[in-house]
Amino acid sequence: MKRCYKCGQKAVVFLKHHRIAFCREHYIEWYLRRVEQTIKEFRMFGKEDKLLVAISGGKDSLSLWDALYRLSYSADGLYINLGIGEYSQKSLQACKNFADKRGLKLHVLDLQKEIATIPQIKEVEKRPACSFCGQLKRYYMNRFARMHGYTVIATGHNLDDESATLFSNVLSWNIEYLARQYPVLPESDGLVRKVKPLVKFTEKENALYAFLSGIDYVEEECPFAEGASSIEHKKILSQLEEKSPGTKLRFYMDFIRKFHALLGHKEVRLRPCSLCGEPTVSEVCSVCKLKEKTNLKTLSSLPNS
Ligand code: Q46
Ligand code: ZN
Ligand code: ZN
Repeated sequence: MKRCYKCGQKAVVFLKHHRIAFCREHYIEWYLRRVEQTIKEFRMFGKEDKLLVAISGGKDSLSLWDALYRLSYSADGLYINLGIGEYSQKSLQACKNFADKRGLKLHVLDLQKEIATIPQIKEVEKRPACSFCGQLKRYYMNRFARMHGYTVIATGHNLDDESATLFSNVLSWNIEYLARQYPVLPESDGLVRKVKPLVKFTEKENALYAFLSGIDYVEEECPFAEGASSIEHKKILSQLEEKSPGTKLRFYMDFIRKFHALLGHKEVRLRPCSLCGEPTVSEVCSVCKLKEKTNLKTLSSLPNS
């Protein structure tokens, strides 16, 4: 039987790659301290910042919100209702329950009111749903945060997400994306600062934190997630991790600490979209283009059109 490294009680968690075992209480303590260290290491934000946490109802984002709350940061949540049937309904309910239980402020933005639901857009857009869904979430998250005076947007991206993205960007030597892959993206030209305080935690570690902290999260995956190439990359990295624990953390953190700075910083000039005013690289932003496409489809399906 493994014993907690801190108190010697029966351990409930063994972290292979850190070679460390914890009881419930000391795992939570270890997790919170590591979140705080990550925030400080990358100078993500301070107690004076007003944070907006992107909440999906899953283990990562709710663990993040819970940790920030316990660490006494000022953090409200934003749930973007994507309108993906039962999955979105369950997720919204989980977020509401979470916020109510802790007396936290949750904002809900309805994508249907802004443009259309993800399944509706999928009917007019050939790209994989995750490609435009990611774009829409970034756009509305940033717009909402800026309009409501939030200084930082925090997302629950974990080590599995980040190492899989890194793997994919290395496979295609996408230098532009590699240069942007960092736990903090500073504010600029209408863009609010973005931070990822959970980059050093695996999905499993976040699930453990959620479970041991009594967080009711939605386990169901979004139906569009299936088939995404990131899932294949995650599988490959998990096989490597199984054989050599610590591979994901080493791969990602060595990139951040040893390689990222060598890529240099290429300034991307942003300008306001001529239709909505949000920052973009082209005349009209991608969300306005998508809106136009969706509107055309709606008009063409009206009787006598
Ligand atoms: S919600 Fe949207 Fe994800 Fe669903 S469509 Fe893809 S990006 S998988 S996090
Ligand atoms: Zn203990
Ligand atoms: Zn626009």
